[in-house]
Amino acid sequence: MSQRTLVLLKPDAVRRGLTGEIISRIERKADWRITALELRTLGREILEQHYGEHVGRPFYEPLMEFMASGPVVALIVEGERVIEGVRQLAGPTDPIAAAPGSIRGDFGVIVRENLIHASDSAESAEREVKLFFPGLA
Ligand code: RTP
Ligand code: MG
Repeated sequence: MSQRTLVLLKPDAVRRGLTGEIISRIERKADWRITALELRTLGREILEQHYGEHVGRPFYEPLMEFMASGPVVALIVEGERVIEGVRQLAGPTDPIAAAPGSIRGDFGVIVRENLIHASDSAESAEREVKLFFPGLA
């Protein structure tokens, strides 16, 4: 089933010059295509909406600060089973638990600075595409 998902290459990925490598892994999957792409520094308001489910958790404020610490690359990716597929390419949240071969497993160490966000369900994808690319919703 063709889907679309919202991907963010987090500020650590941009700072470390890993955006090309990560985008390339996504682009090479059969059938998937990038249909929107933007370099952008995120403000508090959009971050609060994006990570609203985590309000009150101990990692919330440091996460907000990190996500606003530099530009991110926001993308919409479309294609067959892309929601589950990009989550799989990314690997689990903790990069040390993520297998080598996954984006987080290959490049990450710190839980917060785990390089990539990808929508975790069809409902999240719809909400997040609307939030980041309102013109394309
Ligand atoms: P994301 O939402 O960014 O795609 O990541 P995720 O689903 O794998 O993980 P989630 O539980 O939604 O957490 C959101 C982001 O918060 C940071 N985090 N830090 N204990 C910690 O320090 C901690 N836990 C989570 C990570 O950047 C995580 O991706
Ligand atoms: Mg999440």
